[in-house]
Amino acid sequence: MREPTSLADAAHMARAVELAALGRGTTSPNPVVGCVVLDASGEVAGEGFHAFAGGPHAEVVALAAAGERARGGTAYVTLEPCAHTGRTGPCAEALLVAGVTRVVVAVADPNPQASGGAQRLRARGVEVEVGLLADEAERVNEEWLTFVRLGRPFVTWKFAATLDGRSAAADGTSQWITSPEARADVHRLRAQADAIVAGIGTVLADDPHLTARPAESGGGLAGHAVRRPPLRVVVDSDGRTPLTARVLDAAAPTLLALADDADSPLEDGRAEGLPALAGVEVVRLARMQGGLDLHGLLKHLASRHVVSVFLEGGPTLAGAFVREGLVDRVVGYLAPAFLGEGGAALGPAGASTIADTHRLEFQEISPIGPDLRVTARPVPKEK
Ligand code: AOF
Ligand code: ZN
Repeated sequence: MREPTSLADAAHMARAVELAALGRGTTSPNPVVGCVVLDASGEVAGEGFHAFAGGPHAEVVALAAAGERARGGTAYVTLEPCAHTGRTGPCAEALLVAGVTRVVVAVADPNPQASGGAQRLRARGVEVEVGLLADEAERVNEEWLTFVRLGRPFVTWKFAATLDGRSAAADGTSQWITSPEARADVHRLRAQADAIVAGIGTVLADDPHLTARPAESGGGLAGHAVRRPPLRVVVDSDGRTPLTARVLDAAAPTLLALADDADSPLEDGRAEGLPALAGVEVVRLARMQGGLDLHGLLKHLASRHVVSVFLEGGPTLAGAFVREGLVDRVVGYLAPAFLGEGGAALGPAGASTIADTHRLEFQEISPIGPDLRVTARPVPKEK
């Protein structure tokens, strides 16, 4: 008889989601996955999460911890167990070999290469349920799920502003609107992203480094595969990035996104004799109304296994991303301050009449030092 989903089931899946979150920021380009294995009597026998790409899958870690106790037991997995042999063997098979008789899955695997695990388990007599705490499991793995389903990275747009929504003073100065605590928080988020994207306006105005401070990166996974530093991307339609810009130094690789007809500082001889530019690459994109083809940029980044993008300034580029519907999450740092004049955090975004307002939903509001961090996500527009 099929057991009804119980409170205990929900609690074990909630724990699996919590375990999955431990892999955040270090598994790219793979998903975050958590797994809890119970023995036949319903006691927790093993837990696991996926820690880095190429490493053992969550199910395998949890099964190893459970050992013989998994026989006749239940496994809770946040993502459907894989049916393929990739960098590691199929988890559906590992669950069968371990003798697990019931598998509870939160989210079906949208990756065509790996999916089919639920079917394979059912075919061998294992009871499989899909959908428990699907919303929570979607949320924890939203970057990877977006990457697989849409074929583009998940984009987080970050801004810092005064309470009246200004990110620069009237004279153009814009640094240090928010507190050191907020800036440290930004470094933590940067370190979790695969790419950090900025527009040429920001590069010319602030000369940002666009790196995650080394002490903040790595996700505490000492001894495991070292996480590559986030790729720095400058959207620079006309090739105006100065060769002395800090973003071109050797601290991390950099990609300049130029229009297909722009002069490239790397290709027109200006860069000769500048060895630091060895890590700088150029991608050519079509010009679109008011900028470059951002869909093309994200597609290119996806082809480089960039699963998550951290978009930082400036207002023009952020406005273009919003207009194109390419912002999946917004993280705003609000300082308790007014400027009353100066540049807005967001530039023109295709909403010149109130009916076109880009509506968001607040997801989280946390104090960070003296500032507020507001996380929101777009609400799909009604047509
Ligand atoms: C993971 N970790 O815990 C689970 C995954 O690159 P591979 O060969 O390790 O396979 C990755 C695919 O396996 C991934 O895209 C997803 O569809 C599936 N499940 N992957 O990295 C895990 N359970
Ligand atoms: Zn697997």
